[in-house]
Order: sequence, then structure tokens, then C-alpha cells
Amino acid sequence: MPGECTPQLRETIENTIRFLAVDAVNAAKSGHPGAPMGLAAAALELFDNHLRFDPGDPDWPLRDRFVLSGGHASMLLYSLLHLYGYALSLDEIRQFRQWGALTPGHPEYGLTPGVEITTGPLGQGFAHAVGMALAARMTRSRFGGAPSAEQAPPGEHFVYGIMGDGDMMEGISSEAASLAGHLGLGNLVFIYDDNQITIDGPTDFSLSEDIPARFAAQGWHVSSTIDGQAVAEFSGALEEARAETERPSLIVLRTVIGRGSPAVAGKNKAHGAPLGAEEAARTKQALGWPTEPSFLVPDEVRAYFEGRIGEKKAQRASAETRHQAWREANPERAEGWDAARDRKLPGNLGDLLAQGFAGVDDSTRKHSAAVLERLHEVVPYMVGGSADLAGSAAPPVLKDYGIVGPGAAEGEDAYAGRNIYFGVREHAMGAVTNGIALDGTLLPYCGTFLIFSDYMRPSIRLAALMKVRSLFVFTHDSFYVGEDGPTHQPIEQLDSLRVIPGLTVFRPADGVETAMAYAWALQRAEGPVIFSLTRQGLEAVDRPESFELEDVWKGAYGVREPGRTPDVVLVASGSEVSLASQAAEGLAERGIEARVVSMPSLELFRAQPEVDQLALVPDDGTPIVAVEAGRGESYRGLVGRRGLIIGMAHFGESAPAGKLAEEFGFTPGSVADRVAEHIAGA
Ligand SMILES: Cc1ncc(C[n+]2csc(CCOP(=O)(O)OP(=O)(O)O)c2C)c(N)n1
Ligand SMILES: [Mg+2]
Repeated sequence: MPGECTPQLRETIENTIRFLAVDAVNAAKSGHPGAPMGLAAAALELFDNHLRFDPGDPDWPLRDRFVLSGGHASMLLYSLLHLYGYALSLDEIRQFRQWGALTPGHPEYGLTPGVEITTGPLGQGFAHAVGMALAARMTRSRFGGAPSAEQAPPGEHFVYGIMGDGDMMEGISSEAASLAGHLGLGNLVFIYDDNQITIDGPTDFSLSEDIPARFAAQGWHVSSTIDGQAVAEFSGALEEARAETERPSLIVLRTVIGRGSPAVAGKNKAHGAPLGAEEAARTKQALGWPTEPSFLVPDEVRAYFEGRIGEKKAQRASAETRHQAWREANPERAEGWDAARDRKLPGNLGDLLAQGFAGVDDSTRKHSAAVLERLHEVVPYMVGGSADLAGSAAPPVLKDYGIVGPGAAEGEDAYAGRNIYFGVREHAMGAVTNGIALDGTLLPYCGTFLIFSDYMRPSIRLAALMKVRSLFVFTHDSFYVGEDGPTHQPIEQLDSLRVIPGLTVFRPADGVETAMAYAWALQRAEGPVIFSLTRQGLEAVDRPESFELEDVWKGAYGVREPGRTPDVVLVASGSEVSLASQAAEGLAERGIEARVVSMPSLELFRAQPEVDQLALVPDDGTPIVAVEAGRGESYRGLVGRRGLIIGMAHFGESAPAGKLAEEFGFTPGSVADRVAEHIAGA
């Protein structure tokens, strides 16, 4: 039910939102007042009369999602969350951008109640929202069913968002819009804050494409341009957008950045600097607002929101009644949905996944494909796909589980499948995958060649920052790619991913390690996980009797232990584990005894108790040598300043992999020679 609101009261509320933003930015001496001032009217309308939410339960699964893609406008969101009674006090607003406050400069997921996603890097919010909408649509098909007046299935909600000129200019928004249009995500509604201003000036300086035409060409339903203050028209456009169930909708809203400020309205100066005390006072006077006190929320505004909070809760209650009706009519589907949201797993997942892999030679990308097949049998809520490299198992299409979107088989529900064709859109793929994870029902994975992880790095970083459980499956993980040459041969990628905090990188050496890496990702991970996998076939690792599957979860374990104190410890990952073992045999013939350590995950190894780390990789003067077909600098802390890293200090070359291994010194003989030389010189 729409709020009972006179035009006068509405204006007062809009100004409350505007001046909370102005005052907070002034108090912080930094921040972005312009967009909140321009968007106050529209955002209020969206929250008040369109968005379904319960301020007392921000995680209510049936809520609509709201994504503020231009995270710099955070005060717009914080003001609304505060007024609607989320656990975000006026004191928190006063503490905008300060240490320990719930109101950081840009919205941060997991910190502020009501914030659905971390935004700030432009374009990402929009692309993540595409994933949220896709997740809702897939959830509805897989676990829900068609909504009706009587029944509310999961996934019937909408995903709304606001994006600005900056989001539009970022390439990721084109990738994501293209995918959303292709998939026909009718549950996605974006508002384009078309204020024609960015930081450095008018958009004329840098943007001249016809954005509505661009979205229309990408398969979107696009509104005609609406004035940012024409609330009734905007409200109608939102209704139309919801009625359009086959296409995502873009509502183009012409707003004035810094609206109301005599000095900076409509100018780029309004974007990202405090108005300052004087200009704030002049703006307040111009809009008929008391200059004092700051952070003013008038009593009638409080009273209005009290009523609206009650109404939102009543809306939730009625949605819940419909949801209960759905549960009663669909007990099995409800159980499946609950199991997905609770991330239910078989108790013996590791054993189940690893079974039969011991002694099997193959590339780890093929092992990964086999593990994914097994996983899908026991984890029905997994979904994923590749950026057009499924044929290379990066990762594969799983034949038994249907295609999402227009690729679905004739007569099949286009959202009931588990395989997503992301197309050649790596950056959006990363964001969409995170968006699916954020939705909270489906557990997503995606992948490509490791070299192209560079194209998705900003999304991977956000996954780590938000601690979402996206799985990234990267294959062709070294120069062993061969003939495709240096553009396709990862060198620095592994190390550069390992330095992202909160990200766990696995580089398994064979099928057993691959299976256990996946088991860890499902059972233990509290954030994103990367699997770095080979293109080329590998010999299965020959492990000692004492090996237990869960040793892989310690990040490292010994695969070769000499009968006496070792002269050197060789640490290797992935394809270099068997190389190191062979080199160790060669060294033994020369009287040099080497321990060989397989290290599938540096991060997990470093998380072990110090004594356990030292038992495997001592710090007592024993030479430590790391072998990895990449830059290898991640191992510097283990090998020490004068330690030896047998890695790649240069780009690759185009030639058969075997030839490259010879030329680059990745043969048992060459490794043994370098180790021997190193020890002699140490
Ligand atoms: C990827 C990325 N590049 C640059 C920035 C820095 N930045 C923040 S806002 C902004 C301009 C955004 O313009 P617009 O979206 O039109 O926002 P408005 O000025 O209208 O509020 C820029 C360049 C960023 N946050 N993210
Ligand atoms: Mg703008």
C-alpha cells in the first residue's frame, strides 16, 4: 500500500535525506553529497512504494534486493536505512566514514544491516545485480514455481538498482547488460541516474553514445527519460518494469547532481566534495530547511516512517503467509530450498570425491571435471559455467543438468538448468558469479584459462572483500599451455592472486588433491576459492603410506622423505610436484637427500601452527628450494632471501610444451643441477 503522504511532507522527507547526506559529508570532511541530493526523491519512492523488505530482518530471503552501483552515493542508502528503522542509528550517520562506524565511505557487505553488496568500483554493482537476478530466477524454477496471489515461492522477488554515468562507461556494464538481456531477466530493474556529470565535468567530455538505444539493442525494456522529481511518472515506470517479465528494465532518470545547492547544483563540483558550512547553510535556506541543527530528522518525518515500518512489516507478514501456503503445497521443494540455503552436504564428502583417484594419471582440469560431475550428484544447489571454454573443461558443461537461458532444450524451463553459458565475458562472469553467491541459495562456480583471470580480477577481489563463496576454476595454468604462446601462458597470475587477502588458491598436483581441494571449498571455505589446474596430463603423485586425505587441507604435506635428515627441501605445487620428485631421485644418486613437499595451497599452509610448518619446511639453515612453473615469488618467505626459486622470471614462448620445459629448465635433470649448484654455493 502506498504511503499516505502529502506533497509537502514528501518534500520534507526528501530534504531530510538530502541534508543527512550533506551534513554527514560535511562532518566527515569528505564524501559525495551530489548524487544523494539528486536522487533523494526517486530513491524514497522506490523504497517507500516498491521495495519489499523488513528492516527488522535484513536477511529475510524473500526480500527484494537493492544495489547502489555507484557506491560513492552511500549516504543516500544510509539515510534511507536509518529512516526505515534498520539497526543504523543517527550516531552512526554522524560517524560517517570514521573508524569502526557502520557507515563506511562506500557500502560494505556484511557490515551494515541492509547493505546487500559492497560497491565502489564502478560497474561492479550493476554486474553483481545481474547475478542476483539470475539466481532468483533460477531459484524460482528449481525450487519454487510460478508465484500466485495465494503462494509466494522463493525467487519471486525483484532486484532493483541505481547506476550512474560512471557505471555506464565501465566495460563490465556492457558485458553484464548483454548477458542480462540475453537471459531475459525480467526480475531486474535498473534506474540510470542520468545526471550528465562525472567527476571531471559534464559527460559531454567523455560519453556520447545513446545509452537507451544501447540497452534496447541488448534486449532490455527501456523507459523514456523521466525527470528525477516526477515521482508519479517514475512510480509508473517501476510498475511497467515489473510487468515486463521477459526482459530486464532500464529506467532513465534525468536528475540534477547536488540538487538545491545554489553554487554547485548541476556541476561536477557537487560530486565528491563537502559543500562546506556556508554552502550547506545557503542550500538549506534555498530549500526552506532550518540551518540548525544539523542531522535534523523532523518529528513528522519520524512519525511517517514509524507508520511505514509497520506497513513494511505487515507486507512481510502477508508475503510470509503466502510463502507458508507454498511450503505446505510443496514440501519437497521447500526441503530442497532449505537444504540449499543451509548448504547441506554429505558427511563424507572428501572420501566421496576422492574415491578412485589415487594412481590415476590425467590433467587436473580433467580431474576437476570428474569431481564436478560427482559434486553435482550430491550437491543439487551447485550451478556454474565457463566463459566459452567449457570444451576445455574450464569448467565443463555437465550433460545431465540442462542449460540456462536460450540454450535450454526445446520445451524445457530455461532457468531450471545448472549450466550457465557466460559467453566471452570474463569480467561480468566473475561479478555474476558473486551475485549468485550473494543471493544465498545457489553455490556458484565459473572459470576460464588462468591467464584470463586478469580480466576478472576486480570481481575476484570483491569476492574476497565480501567473503562470498564463489568458486573460480582456472585451467591451462602455466607455460605448459605450449603452442598458443606467451599471451596464453600465465606467469605472474598465481602469485598475484595469492596476494589477495581472504582468497584461497589451490594448485593441486593430481586427482586426489583436486578432489580434496573441492571438498575443502565446500566444507570449510569462508570466502572465495581458486582452483589452478593444468592443461597437460600429469602423473599421479606417489604418496607415502602415512598420507591421509585431509593432509591436503593443511596446505602441504611430504611426498618424499629421505631416511636421514634432508640436505634440501623441495617445495612444489601442481604440475611441478612430480618434477620435484624426479629431481629428488636424481639428487639422491649424487648423494644429496631431498625431502619433497607438495604444497597445494600456500594460504592453508601458512595458517597451520608454526611447529607444523617448521616440521615440514624448516627454518634451521636447511636449504629450501621452491619449484613452480610461474613467477614463484610467493615462496620467497619460505625459501628465504638467498633461497632458490625455480620459477619463471620472463614470459613464455610459442612452442610445444616439452620443448619449453627443456628450454626453461623444467626437466628433472635441470632442476637437480640447479639444486645441487645452489647447495654447493650455500
Ligand atoms: C572503476 C572505478 N573507476 C573510478 C572510480 C572513481 N570514481 C568514483 S565516482 C566517479 C565518477 C562517477 O560518475 P557518476 O557515476 O556519473 O556519478 P555522479 O558523479 O553522477 O555521482 C569516479 C570516476 C571508481 N569508483 N571506480
Ligand atoms: Mg553522473
